Amino acid sequence: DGTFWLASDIHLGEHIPKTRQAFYAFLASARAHANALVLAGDIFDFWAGDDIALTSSEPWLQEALNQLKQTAAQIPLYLMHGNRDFLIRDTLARQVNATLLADTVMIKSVAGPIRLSHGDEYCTDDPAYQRFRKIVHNRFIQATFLALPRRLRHRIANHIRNKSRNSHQYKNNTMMDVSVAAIEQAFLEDPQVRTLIHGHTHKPGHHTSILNGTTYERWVLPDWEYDQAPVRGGYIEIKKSGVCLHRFELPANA
Ligand code: OKV
Ligand code: MN
Repeated sequence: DGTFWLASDIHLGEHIPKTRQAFYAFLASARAHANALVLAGDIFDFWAGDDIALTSSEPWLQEALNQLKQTAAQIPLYLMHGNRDFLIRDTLARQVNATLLADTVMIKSVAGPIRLSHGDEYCTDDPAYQRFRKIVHNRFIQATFLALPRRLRHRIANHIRNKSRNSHQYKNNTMMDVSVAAIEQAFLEDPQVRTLIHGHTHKPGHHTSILNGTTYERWVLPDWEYDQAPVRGGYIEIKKSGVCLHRFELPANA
């Protein structure tokens, strides 16, 4: 019946076992209730190349890939890049029988046309991030990085992760959200599209705006992050009757 589910920002990694379990339960539920699943970026918290992941002996990572594969065996699975796992390639997608999407896609859904992207490109109030993004999205720089020995890629990634953690304390709430101007520009780019969905900001919600007399809707996907607080997660469901945001909270990661 064209119902499909969307999730993003799961940030899968070694140290969040309860988030992983919650996500696997979600995948099972998607297999049972949805006709397709779209994972709109930052499924993984860290990605330094498909080759590293596919030959990794880390049990949690092998299980994560198996879970995706199991899902794709039952319903079409689509993957989109996030600001962290942007180095995922078709090699990985093929390995789990998923389809890798472009960074922005127009979906002809049963609820009407939807524009979907991870969302980091709309965070234009954070110029330092946009400079970083421009560098690491450069095809030549990516090819150079991917050609480096694995150990060196790990060291560079860890260095960037540490630096990013420190820079976060200088960023305010506005910088960590999308810019209104970037969103309006996205809406006006394609007059067919009145609904925009993205993740990334960890500010799940539903926003309505009126531009030149037309009503536009922006839905923000929940993140699956945790701090000391409960594990949280959620997804967006698209069905004939419209868009629906589902959220949940579970006990914290051990
Ligand atoms: C991804 C982010 C860590 C934000 C580096 C070229 C460079 C790729 C890379 C290294 C980092 C992905 C691949 C990671 C995103 C962070 C911390 C903050 C805000 C290069 C190509 F630098 F050598 F040119 N990277 N990793 N961050 O650890 O997954 O998005 S990552
Ligand atoms: Mn993100």
